Amino acid sequence: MNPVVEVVDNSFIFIVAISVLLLVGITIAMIYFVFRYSEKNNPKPDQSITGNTTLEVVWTVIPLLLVMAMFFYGYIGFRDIRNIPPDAMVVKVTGRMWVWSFEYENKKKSDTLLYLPVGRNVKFELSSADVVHSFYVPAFRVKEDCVPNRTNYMWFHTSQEGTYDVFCAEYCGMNHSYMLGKVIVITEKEFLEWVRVPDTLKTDTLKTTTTSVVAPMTGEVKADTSKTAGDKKDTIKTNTKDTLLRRENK
Ligand SMILES: [Cu+2]
Repeated sequence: MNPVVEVVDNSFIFIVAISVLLLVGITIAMIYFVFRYSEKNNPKPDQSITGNTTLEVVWTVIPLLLVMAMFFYGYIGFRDIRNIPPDAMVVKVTGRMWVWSFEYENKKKSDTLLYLPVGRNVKFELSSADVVHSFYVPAFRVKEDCVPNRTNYMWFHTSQEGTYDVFCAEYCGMNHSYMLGKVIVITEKEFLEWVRVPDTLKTDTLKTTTTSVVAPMTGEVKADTSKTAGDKKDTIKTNTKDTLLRRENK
């Protein structure tokens, strides 16, 4: 399993479990007190209790320990998320209104669809061409801001082949909600075949060109060299949303 996914999920379950225990415990105590100390059952109030040092220490120390444990779990996860494994391959991610662009180590580029080989650590160098975006891949439990004139980073391990959603998690203008993408994890061999095909994609602000090489939902990779970016007939220009819908419907 992906180590970051594991540690994020564990800390989430840990915090939810503590919250549920406290909710149930406090609710039960509250209901019990309502009946046990009701005015009806105790017409004369007992004013003999003025304080209890042991009780005060206990209700201070236990929450302190719980909060420290939550912090510790969170810190372990944070450390894993920020420490990039030295063998990670690098992909540059650029957010722009309203499409995700990716650039691989050999300068190959793609829009919207991020192809990755299975079983690899991948470092993402994140930036933005215009406003602040946030690169969010829920399946890998990672999210990081893309800020103009600055390079942020994050990483994950592609433990399993498949197709995973990409969102923009920072409101960035009118088509923010359509700023979607896909991470497509394929075998190393398929990836190498795909990545070495010369880049024929042309990117502009709003349009995504989908001429080349992709059969994303099947995970199948075809090197389609018959098409070029200038070939009008074969070039499907559309916005990101339509591209994704069309792919989904296949
Ligand atoms: Cu955005």
